[in-house]
Amino acid sequence: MQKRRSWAEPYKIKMVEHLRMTTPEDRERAIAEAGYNTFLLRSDDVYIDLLTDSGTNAMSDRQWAGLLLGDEAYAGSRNYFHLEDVVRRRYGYRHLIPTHQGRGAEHLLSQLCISPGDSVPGNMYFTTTKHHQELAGGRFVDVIIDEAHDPTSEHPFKGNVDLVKMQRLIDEVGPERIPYLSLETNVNMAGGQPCSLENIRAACALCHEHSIPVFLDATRAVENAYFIREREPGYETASVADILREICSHADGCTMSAKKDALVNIGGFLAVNDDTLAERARNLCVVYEGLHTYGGLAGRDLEAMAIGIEESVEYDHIRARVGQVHYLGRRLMDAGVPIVRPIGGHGVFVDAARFLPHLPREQFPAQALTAALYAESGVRSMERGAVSVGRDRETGENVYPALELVRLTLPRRVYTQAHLDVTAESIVDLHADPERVVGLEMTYEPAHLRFFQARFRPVVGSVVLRRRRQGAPATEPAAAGSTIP
Ligand code: PM9
Repeated sequence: MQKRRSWAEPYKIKMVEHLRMTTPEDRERAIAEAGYNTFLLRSDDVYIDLLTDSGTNAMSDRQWAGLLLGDEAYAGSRNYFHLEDVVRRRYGYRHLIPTHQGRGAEHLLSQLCISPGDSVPGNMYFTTTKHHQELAGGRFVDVIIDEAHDPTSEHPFKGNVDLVKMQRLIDEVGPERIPYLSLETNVNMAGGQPCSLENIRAACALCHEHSIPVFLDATRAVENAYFIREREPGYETASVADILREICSHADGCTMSAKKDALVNIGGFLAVNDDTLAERARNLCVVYEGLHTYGGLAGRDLEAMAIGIEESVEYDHIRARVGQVHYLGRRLMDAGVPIVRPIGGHGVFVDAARFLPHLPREQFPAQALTAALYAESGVRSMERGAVSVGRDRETGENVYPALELVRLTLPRRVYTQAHLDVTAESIVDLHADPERVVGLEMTYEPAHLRFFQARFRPVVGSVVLRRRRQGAPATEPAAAGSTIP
């Protein structure tokens, strides 16, 4: 029998950024000052930062070299034309409107296409996407398959659109009140779960039959393409680049946060085929983002994005990127930690409701777990549950979604397997005695996207993580390079 060989990240480290170790007392103080919201921590107080994979990527030497080729002309920068060429080749859309990041593109698309009272179907909400749809007067309607809301379902394509739900919405409100289907690839809030090409094809065909356009959220479309290659019959030998082109070919355009797949620290775009829509988008771009050939970005940012897109579709890269996520996920699964199954593309999502069964949903278990994990080990994660969902627009009541999750998101090409081991061990330790974690109540709630800036306090006492019981082993994160017993 052939022995299974290990594989390693397909890059080596050329420059390092130092990490600061902190004491439990430092961390308890820092998280209290941050109102128990990991978004409000200073990054200097964080040891391993798994808050997000957005803009936290390590750029390659080729991308850094590209920065020096930045053409900082106000209009018609050569980097814009390079990016336009790459987007046409890799995503297949004719018109490129760069934006400062993903939500800039969402803003333009929502303002241009949505009228007050419209229904905007999507395969699960994303925070900024839904917010822009609502600011334009739309109502988000969830048309993802039911399995996506079940963290234990092993469905290989939990991002799929439920065609029956989509048809029902068309029958209910009429196609003229549906400005477009917002089709997210590798659905973030479901746990980084892909759509199958079969489903993308069918969902787009159904919409087009009724003259409803489809716009992809292509933020993690490359990760989606990788999963199609791994899981969908008939694509085993196709290149990730070809699968990406095919995904995009069924839709009318896309919004993109380049801070994820495209391996840069800032940037995004709207890309469409329709000439009139493109003209209107360029016109709105100059109001909110900057001239239509830079969209709020420097020429060097456009160049880094063009090079990053080319790197993002390389098989060795994407296999290692998703491979790291799966390594961390498997370590947690093997230790019995409840996580969203199957393991997703950009992060491991811990099921906080099952991790902390002693906390009622009103005490925001996922928020409490992010704060407690930081206090325990200096690992920063993100809440993706009731705080992120926000309130019901009509009743003003908190909404408690089926998924109450903590996301451990892996920046691309940043951390080593040892960092992932330290992270896994910290979580396994907490899971051994979950009642140490204290619930939270909200003390400050901002008007928009509350999860970014909300503040909390423990419902009892003054700490989010109680001390270990006498006799329980206390493990601190080990120094780099040492063997963890
Ligand atoms: N996603 C994330 O951490 C960054 C901020 S929101 C907590 O997951 C999708 C699918 C995203 C996304 C951002 C955006 C917005 C759109 N669609 O952050 O504006 O995951 O570039 O993109 C974040 P920007």
